[in-house]
Amino acid sequence: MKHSINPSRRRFFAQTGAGILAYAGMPAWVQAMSGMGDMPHLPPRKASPGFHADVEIDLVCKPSAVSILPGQATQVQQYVAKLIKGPANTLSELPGSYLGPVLRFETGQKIRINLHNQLDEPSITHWHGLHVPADVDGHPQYVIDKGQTFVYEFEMLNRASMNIYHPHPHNTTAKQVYHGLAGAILVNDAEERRLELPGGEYEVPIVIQDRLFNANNQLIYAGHMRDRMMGFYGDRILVNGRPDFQLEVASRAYRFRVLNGSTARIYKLAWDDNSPVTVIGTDGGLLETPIDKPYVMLAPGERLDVWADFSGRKVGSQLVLRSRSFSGVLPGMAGRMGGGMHGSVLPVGSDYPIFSVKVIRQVSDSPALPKRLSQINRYSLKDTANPTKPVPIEISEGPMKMQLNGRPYAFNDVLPSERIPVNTVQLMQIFHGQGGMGMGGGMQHGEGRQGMGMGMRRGADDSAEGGHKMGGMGGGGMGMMMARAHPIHLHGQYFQILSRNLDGGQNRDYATVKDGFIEGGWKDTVLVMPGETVKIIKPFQDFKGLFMYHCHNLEHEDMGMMRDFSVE
Ligand SMILES: [Cu+2]
Repeated sequence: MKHSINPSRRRFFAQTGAGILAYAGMPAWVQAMSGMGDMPHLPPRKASPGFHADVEIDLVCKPSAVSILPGQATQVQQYVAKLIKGPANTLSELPGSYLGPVLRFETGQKIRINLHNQLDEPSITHWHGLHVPADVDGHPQYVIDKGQTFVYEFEMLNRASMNIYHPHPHNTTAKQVYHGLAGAILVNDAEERRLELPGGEYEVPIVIQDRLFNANNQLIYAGHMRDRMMGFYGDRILVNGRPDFQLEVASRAYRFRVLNGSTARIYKLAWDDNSPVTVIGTDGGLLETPIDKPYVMLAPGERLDVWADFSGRKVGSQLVLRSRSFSGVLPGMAGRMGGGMHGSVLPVGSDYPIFSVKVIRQVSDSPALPKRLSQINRYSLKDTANPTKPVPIEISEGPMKMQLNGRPYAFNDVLPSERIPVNTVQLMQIFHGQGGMGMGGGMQHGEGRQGMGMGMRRGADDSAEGGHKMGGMGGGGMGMMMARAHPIHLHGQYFQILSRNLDGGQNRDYATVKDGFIEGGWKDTVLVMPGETVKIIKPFQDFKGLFMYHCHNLEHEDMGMMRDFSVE
């Protein structure tokens, strides 16, 4: 896309501080021509004298070097933080990690965060999962340049939950996250505290990422179009920024706060001894009751609260959390190769270890898993302002096209369906558009050998499932070749999943993932499989302004698979 607003014009926006108004007043064709890249460049937000912070943090993003693999240190981008005011446990470092410190907040706290940009490029930080006003949500229109400071001020309105902070500059989110800019936010509240869940050393953040290194231990991040279409995949799994992560534990219950911090990779998490994964929470905090799953799907941006009980296990015993094999999230051939141009040895959907747990200490006491965890008021259609007319979120994908509602991201390009009245609860429907051909699944193993780009039919027994027909092609034509899974993230308040429906019913790919979804809790990111339609119910309370929704495959996001809701 062409940048058509000339530099002097951009400076004018910046200097006058009238950016939004000036931009909004421009003729529509000028805005359209400015395409994906141009936004008003606003002066950075400053502290407001009336805001009395309970907690204040200086947060710096900057180039850094960290030792990750044996030998040479790796150049990264990193968040470092300093506590100015507030409880001492607000910040905790992950030892030896490029990841930012874990930020721990309490519901009701008033928080000020001073973001200092020391990168050689613009950036802005978004608080993924937090319910905050639009001007402190990290919308890309607020990017700051090197040397500038942006002051966030907000009250913590979230319930107890795990959230994420990461950059959100337009077109470079994936690259900055990939190079290290991300961290976990833990929120605590009274409802959670009553449960006396494992805390301190028994509550462990588990941030899962994949990275690709060159022979000199430097991160490779490719800008090839194909990498961006598929998402970029590394061949090394890092947990909390460390390779071959091993956790030494006592023989008792732990609470693992799991976050998929990868830019694109989707995991199917399971214990290697086939014991169930006990899930006590999702993106938006605790479930009502614990749930045992054979495995759990975890897409970029999603979180899991896992109860892991090692009591009864002998000293010296080991358990490995693996990503188990699955299919259908990427076009057949790409799925088996992995996304990278560098011949990934760790294909998406293959079976590989994430981290291992080793019992090193016998203890006699362990907390019991609570039967009841929290109270969640379930929304139903009658709670929504639009029970018969869901707000559409249409995924369209194809060669050179990663869009939502038929359009790539453009600032101030809000469709009528994207205008949401404040203080309403909305039914929303996420689905694959015709252009995307989200048909009932990908290809069977072996078919891909015949080459990309050829229309291929699935077996005759499957053809009834296919549903849509591509013009001139068989039911499993180009569209099916292109079908991908997309983790769709909505800024602002958490939502609830109302239903998932698969076009054409079950298929062999879907069968490999279907038992890994958790639907009873609060979410802010939902994995939408090829051919799937997901209905959600989401509140839009308290704050007006622009709130993004986008694919959390961050390469997809940077290609334009992002839009704004204007809450008004
Ligand atoms: Cu996507």
